[in-house]
Parts: sequence; C-alpha cells; structure tokens
Amino acid sequence: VCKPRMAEYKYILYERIDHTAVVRLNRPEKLNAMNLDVIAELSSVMDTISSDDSIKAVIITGVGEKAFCAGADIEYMSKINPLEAEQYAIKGHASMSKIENLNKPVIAAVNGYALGGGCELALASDIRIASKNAMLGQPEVNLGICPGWGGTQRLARIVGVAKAKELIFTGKRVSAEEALSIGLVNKVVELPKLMEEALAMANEIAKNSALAVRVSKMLINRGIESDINTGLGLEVWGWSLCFSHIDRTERMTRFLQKK
Ligand code: DAK
Repeated sequence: VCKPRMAEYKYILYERIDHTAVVRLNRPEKLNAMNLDVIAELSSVMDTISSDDSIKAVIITGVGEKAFCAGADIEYMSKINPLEAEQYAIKGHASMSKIENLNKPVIAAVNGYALGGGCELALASDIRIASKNAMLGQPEVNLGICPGWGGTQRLARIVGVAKAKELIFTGKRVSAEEALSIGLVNKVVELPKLMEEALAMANEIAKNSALAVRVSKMLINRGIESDINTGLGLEVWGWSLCFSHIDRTERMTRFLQKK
C-alpha cells in the first residue's frame, strides 16, 4: 500500500491543529521574503490542503516576531534575467490565486511586516488578523516596479480605489491600527495572542458546514467580479447546491429537534 507522504519543505512549516492547517513562512533571517522556492512550496502545500477534506480552515503566518513577510526577495530579483522573471511572475500569480480560490477559508495572521508581496499574500487570504506591531504596505514603486502579485487589483477591492492609490503611489507603510481603520485588516490583537485569535476564528468556521462555507467563499469571490444580477444568479445555484448535502438535512433537523 502506497501511503501519501507529507512533502518536506525547506522554507515553510506545515502543521495541523485540529481541523486547521497552519502554514508558517520559515525564512526569518530574511524576514520571510519570498524567493522562487518559497513560492513553489506555498503552492505545493496549498495543493495538499485543497485535497484534504478533514481540513476546514487555513492560517498563514510568518516565523518570528518581526515579519509576516517582507515581500518578494529583492536580492533574488536583482539577479534574475527576463526568462527567470517570467517564471517568478507566473508561479507567484499561481500561488496567490491558489490561496484566493482555495476551497477552504484562509486567515492571514499578520505577525509583523507585511510589505509588497507579503501584503499581497495577506490580501489573497480571506481574512486578515494583525498583531499590534504589524506594518503593512506596498512599497514597490520605491524599487521601480508596481505591485505585481495582485496588489493593484485586490487592495483597491478591499480598501477602495482612493486609499489603494494613496498606499501604492506613496509606498508608505501603515500601522495595524490604521490598517484596521481602512478595512485592510479585520482585527488587531497583541502579538502573543495572535495565533490564539486566529485559531479561535478558524475553529468557529470549522463548526459550520464545510460545503456551505466553501460555496459562500466562491460566491463572494465570483460575485465581486460580476454585476449584481450575475452574482445573484450564481447565489441561486450555490444555495441550491447546499441541498445536495446531508449536512443541511442533519443541521436543520437538529435545530427543529432543539438539540
Ligand atoms: N528581500 C530580501 N531580503 C530582505 C527583504 C526582501 N524583501 N526584506 C528584508 N530582507 C533581509 C535584509 O536584507 C536583511 O538581510 P541580511 O542583511 O541580514 O542578510 C534581513 O532581511 C533583515 O532585514 P533588515 O536588516 O532590513 O531589517 P530592518 O528591521 O532594518 O528593516 C524592513 C525591516 C522590513 C523595513 C526592511 O527589511 C525592508 O524595507 N525590507 C524590504 C521591504 C520591501 O521593499 N518589500 C517589497 C519588496 S518588492 C512579481 C510580483 C510581485 C513582486 C515581485 C515580483 N512578479 C509578477 C514577478 C513583489 C515585489 C515586492 O514585494
């Protein structure tokens, strides 16, 4: 019998806590900056998580107390040729899209700097919880590039066009509190409480029907790209799909039997 073997990762730590998958970027000496290998490993762990029905929620965070992720690896980018840059772009986009479209909710536990690609990683997640020391921003224009892993698109959708333009054009960093005030993060907590809070939210999600949560995520993501009638049409289909699952029958029966 061939048992599936958990892939060994060099730059990420992967662990299961009950129904939650916890993925930690593990390159603290470089503030968890993402080179091609980090991106490839992130992509691979998302495939593993995606096919495991026992996982109900995912937390992405960084190792250390200083950084969630300081962005794309500037040293690596300074050396690559156009063909390598193409691979970096394609694989980076694929990774972010895998997170955004993952069949489970993803919580970014932002434990410090989330800059450039690091902020984009948080933006590709569904929910962001930040520690008080977190600093978020898109400083790419300082380096002569624009945000390239979805920052120009997702940031504007999350905080609105005007704030996204301010953040991207100035490249300035915002504190966790300011990020909270503009809707860039959902919640701010003390650093030692960050994982506890993220796990508590993941557990709250895990108590609900996995199919209903999954369908809701898909409907919100697709709907935001569509006109309202297309979105509502999708909602009819998604809602009806929930009736195909025993979960709906059991949960409604439990309610009616006052269990
Ligand atoms: N890349 C590589 N190394 C980094 C790094 C980064 N982004 N950020 C930090 N490090 C390294 C530092 O070089 C240093 O390494 P050593 O010198 O010790 O070997 C170590 O991490 C500790 O950093 P510092 O000594 O600088 O620590 P400080 O506390 O003084 O400063 C800082 C912390 C976060 C303010 C500072 O490190 C900083 O400003 N880092 C750069 C942040 C940044 O500009 N990030 C955006 C990068 S651009 C793409 C799409 C998207 C992107 C790329 C490609 N495609 C479509 C292909 C995204 C681009 C970006 O993310």
